[in-house]
Order: sequence, then C-alpha cells, then structure tokens
Amino acid sequence: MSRCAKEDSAKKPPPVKDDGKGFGNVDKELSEAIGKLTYKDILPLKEKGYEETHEFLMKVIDLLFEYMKETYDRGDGVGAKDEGKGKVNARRGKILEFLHPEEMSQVLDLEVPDKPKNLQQLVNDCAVTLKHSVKTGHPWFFNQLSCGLDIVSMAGEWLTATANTNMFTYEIAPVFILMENVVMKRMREIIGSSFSNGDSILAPGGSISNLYAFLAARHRMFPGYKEKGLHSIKGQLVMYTSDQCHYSVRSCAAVCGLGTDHCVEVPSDSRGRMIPSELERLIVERKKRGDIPFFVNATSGTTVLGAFDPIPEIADICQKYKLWLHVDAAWGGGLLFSKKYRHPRLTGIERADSVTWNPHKLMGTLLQCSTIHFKEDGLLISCNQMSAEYLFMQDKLYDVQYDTGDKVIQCGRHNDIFKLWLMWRSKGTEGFEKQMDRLMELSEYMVKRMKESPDKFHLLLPEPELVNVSFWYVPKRLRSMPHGPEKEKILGKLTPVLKGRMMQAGTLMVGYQPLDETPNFFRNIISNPGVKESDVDHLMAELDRLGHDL
Ligand code: HLD
Repeated sequence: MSRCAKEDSAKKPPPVKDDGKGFGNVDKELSEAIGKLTYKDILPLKEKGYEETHEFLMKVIDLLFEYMKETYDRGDGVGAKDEGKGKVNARRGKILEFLHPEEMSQVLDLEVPDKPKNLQQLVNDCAVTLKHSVKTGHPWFFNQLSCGLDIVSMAGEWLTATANTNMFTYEIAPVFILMENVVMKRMREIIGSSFSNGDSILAPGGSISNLYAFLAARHRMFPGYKEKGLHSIKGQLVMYTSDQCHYSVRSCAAVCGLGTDHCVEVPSDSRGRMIPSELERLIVERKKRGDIPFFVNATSGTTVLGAFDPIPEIADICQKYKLWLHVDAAWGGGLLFSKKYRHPRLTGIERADSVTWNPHKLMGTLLQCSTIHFKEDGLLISCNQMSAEYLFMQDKLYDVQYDTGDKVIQCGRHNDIFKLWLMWRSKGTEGFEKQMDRLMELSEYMVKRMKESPDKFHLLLPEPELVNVSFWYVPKRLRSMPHGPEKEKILGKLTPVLKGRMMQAGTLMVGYQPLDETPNFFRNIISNPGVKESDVDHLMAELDRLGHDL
C-alpha cells in the first residue's frame, strides 16, 4: 500500500465494532420473538418450523436486495450525498469503504463462538458482511475480468445453493446433468461443427480447465502414463505458450512433472500476439536436442492486453509437427457469439483439439463458471477414470454414461451449470451476441474519449482487440513532458498512488500492473453489461479529480 493511502487512514479515529445498522434502507429487526431464537428453532432441527425459517430467510433476502440496490447505485455524482432530510449517506455511489486489514479486523466480529448466536445476530452478521464487501457488480468497478451482477444468473445461483447437490452422478443431479449436456453441446457447436460430437466439462476456474487440456493431450500421446507414470515417456516433454499467456499454463508444467523450464515462452509482437515463426523456431530447436514437443497453448484474449494469438498460423504449425493445439479462450471466448467481432480474432478455433471458455468472464455468468471442450469424445473419461466403486457402479438402474464424475480429477463438483442455463434461457443466444457487441462498443467509446484528451491519457495500444483498455493517466505537472521511457518510469511510480487514492475514495476501481519492461499502467475492463457511456465519462473524470495533482 502506498504511503499516501497509509497516511490517510492513520488520521481516522480508532474503529468500533460494526453492528451492520448503517447498511441499507431496510428494517433489519426480526420480530422480537423470532430474533431471540437460534438454529434449533428453525428447519431442519425444528420440524415444521416454517414460519420462523421463513421470517429469518426473508430478512436475509431483504438484505441481499439492499446490496443489489447499492451495487447499481451511482449516487448523484461523487462521494457523500444529502438524502433530502439533512441526512448524509456516505455510502451512496460507492463501490467500497476501504479499510486496511488490521482496521477491518477491529471493525468486524469474526470470532466463531462456543455458544449459539441468535437469529437476530445472524441477520446483523449478514448486514455487516455485505456492508464491508466490494461491490464487484458496480458499474464503476472495472478492476477484474469478471465484473457485473447478472440478476437472472444470481437467481440461478440461489436455486443451486438451495438444491445443494453434487454433480458427480445422474443419480443425485438428474436435471442439472442433462442441462450440462445440452449447454456444453451448444457451446461446442458455437466453437465449430468439428467440436459437435466432442466432450466437455465444467471445471473450477480457467486454470483447472487448462490443466484438463494438458492432461488429455499427454494421455492422447502417451496413454501408458496413467498406469506407468514418468517412465512411460522416454524423453523430455515440452510445451509452448506465448510470453503473454495466463500463468496457469506454466503452472501445468510445474504440476505435471515437466518443470517450468520446459514450458517454452514464445515471444509476442508489440500487440501481445504470439509470433508463429518464433514458435516454429523454438519447436525445431527443442526437437534437435531430442526433446518431445507435444502441446501448444494459443491464447484468445490475454489477461493484460486482451490480445488474440493468430490461431490459423499456429494450427498449421501444430499440424506440421503433430502437436496438440489448445486454445485458452477463457477470457475472449465470449466473442464467439459475435458475428461482428469473432473474426479475425477467433478464426480457426475449430482447428484446436481443446478450448477453455469461461462464461463467468465476458458473458457475465456469476462466479464461477468455467468450461473446457474437447474435439475428441472419450478422452476425458479414458484419461481420468478411476472407477470408484462406491460412486460409479456399472450396474445401476440408468445409463451410467450420465455419471460424469469419473471424467474429472476432482470428486465433488459444484453445480455451475444452472445459473448459466437460466441466463441463456433469459436472453437467448441472440442476447449474448448483443451483450458482446455492446461491451466492445463501450470499450471503443472509451478509447475514442481517451484519444480526445491525449495530454491526460496515454493509451498503450491505440486499437485494443478486446475490452481491455491499457493506459497511463498523466497528472498536470507531466503533461508538457514528451512521452518516452523517462516519463513512463515516473508514471509507473504514480499509478499505484492513484490506485490507492481510488480505493480510499471508493468511487472507482481499475486494476494496474507492470508488463515485462513496461512500468505500472492501468488496465481497464468493461465486462459489466450495466456499464453506460456516462460511467466511462465518470471514470475519466474521477481519474482526473483524484490524480491531477500527483
Ligand atoms: O486469471 C484471472 C481471472 C480473472 C477472473 O476470473 O475474473 C485474472 C483476472 O480475472 C484479472 O482480472 O486479471
């Protein structure tokens, strides 16, 4: 944390324990009789305790609704607002009220007690928790790849939590397993007809999806590895990915016994796209050494710059050297819906052997929802099956192909499908296409606005390929200085200070990072379909308000 941020909070009086009263505009009191009850007086311990359970749950839902209202509340401008009755609500228009971890620990009562707390206390605990959470669905939260709070998807997540089942067998998740089949097939068709008869699975995050691709590729080439282990491979396996890829690709090399030295980073061009001729050069180099190149990861939508590797050229190389082609479209996959933006970015994706695609990013499905798709059916099960006899009995009443649990390296699998299925029902494929086009349009608006103020905003890429907009904010004193490495160095130091001010103000969140030799810069993401042009205007005005004097 910057010194400036630390100084600001040092001026504040010592915090007192929060009772949650300052959260929302809703009565948080349960009736006196119900408020005093404990978990023993509601379901499931109190049989037919419907009335008490209902009152408790409805109160929690009231709080959740307040949180949603706050999530979409832009206030009437910036900062504290007069509520009309002389009452000031400092929370309006805020994404967060930042506290340092030690202050937060003082404000929250986090102890898990020895004796039961009553229902009123639990309601208060929910209010306090929501009050101090970061509203990642707020239209001024541009900080992460996953932004926004889709209400239908959230309703789906509520239902999922209530149904509370595990996705390993049809026996206990019949409806959800069938939904998964239908949605995964539809996603494969959108990738391309060559994937239609393939296989897919939902995984806990894009990193694990990429790991599944790696495991399947190795199994395809060395089926003996599963039983015999390392000795079944006579030589050093090598994988390739661009120097801009997600770090999970390197993690595959570390986790799967290659070692990160054998995850070769292929240089990228000035826009962050893998250079295919470099890929080929590095493959030939390793083959000459006697190593075994086997896997290439192409990224569709890099984390920082939002770059798309050129899939057709990479696919030609993979074909020539017989390498598995995985496309990590965790981030950019959503653009597959868009006729306008799919090409040339994702052109050739149907030539891949596997594709990672995260609906919880561009598509705005609630966290988390990540998918991995394979062209070839049967690989996942053959690679990962352990045939646990107590779960995956072969003599069950129904067709056991629907027991998907044995395809994965996890045992329990969270139900991530219902919230996506319900969302897809709500907007149709057409709705997702409109959503993608709108996000791209908003990012283009932002780029255009920044180009109109080149003294204040310096774009790293004048024409971003995705909704990542990378830039430096230039404070007044540096505006006359010509842009160059010296200025970048100064801006790189100021960027975290400005981010600290943003967090303290609570009115904007944009991420920053260095990239290779480039010092810290902001990376803005528009993946919340609730964002409007006026929110982009707010972002630029806030940066200026908070940073002009740096
Ligand atoms: O790996 C990342 C995953 C996500 C996400 O799922 O939202 C990186 C980021 O976000 C990010 O914002 O850089």
